[in-house]
Amino acid sequence: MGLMSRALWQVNRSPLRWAVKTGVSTWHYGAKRLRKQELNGLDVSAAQESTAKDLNRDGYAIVSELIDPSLLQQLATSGEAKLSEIDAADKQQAGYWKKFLVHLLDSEMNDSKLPADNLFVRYALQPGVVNVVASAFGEIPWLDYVMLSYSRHTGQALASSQLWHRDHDDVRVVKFYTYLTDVQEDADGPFTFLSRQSTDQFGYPLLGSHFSDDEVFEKVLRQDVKVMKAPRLVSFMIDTSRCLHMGSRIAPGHGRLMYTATFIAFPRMFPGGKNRPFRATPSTSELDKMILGLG
Ligand SMILES: O=C(O)CCC(=O)C(=O)O
Ligand SMILES: [Fe+2]
Repeated sequence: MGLMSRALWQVNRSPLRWAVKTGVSTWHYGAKRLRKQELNGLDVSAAQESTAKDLNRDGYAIVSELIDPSLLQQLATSGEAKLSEIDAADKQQAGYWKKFLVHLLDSEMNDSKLPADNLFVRYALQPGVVNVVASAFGEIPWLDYVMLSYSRHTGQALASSQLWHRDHDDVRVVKFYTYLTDVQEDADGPFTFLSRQSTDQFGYPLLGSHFSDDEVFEKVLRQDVKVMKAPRLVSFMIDTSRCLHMGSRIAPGHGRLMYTATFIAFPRMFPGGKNRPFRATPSTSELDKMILGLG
């Protein structure tokens, strides 16, 4: 990590983060205003609006009912096919630090970019998803990246996102997840989290960003933990910047395939915001370009 990004990373974890965000936002004032204005152009349904309210209040929402059935079916089919690429992808990612996670979208990319009409991008851009995140943010969200990941057992000590943490990608982060394999037992490594309210009880310890179960349960009741045990094709959204969470604690012989779309509120705080992992096609709409950061 460079000096600049390290400094930002630390600022983003302190109460200073709002001050810094305001500074960066002033820089992008026009673009930010446009993103707020464009919210009015969305045709947000009552159900989407009320899901956004739940998400803002509690930090999470189940969104399965808002998902386009045809896109979901396509995702399920493509996801299934990707399971056969795990070994090849694993070899490519031999040096990757999260040994328990294999990324499965590299083969879809061209020059490290996914075309906007790629299924895994379209799935994140569907109105049922975008309208909820936009209503929650009060502006057109920025899709930071999409990910298809296979989590597996390693036998190693719990590390990184297997421990309790908040995401610090940015000040406001909402992640949209769809399980592509059944995650109905603890052995399947369910996504596990605390509501916004329970997370607030934990507060912001001065030291550390990742915490053990013991550290968390010193301050939060164990019964407050929410474990996303659900069959495949269930979708949910989590405000991962405001809710402590962890997952992928996979038992031997188990695995978990999950789709993730990460949305943040513009502007992207960290360097590298210009290096988008997406590419527009001739038919990409202005709205989608705005969401993909391809303005
Ligand atoms: O693997 C998991 O369930 C946790 C993932 C996580 O921390 C994240 O998506 O931010
Ligand atoms: Fe996380």
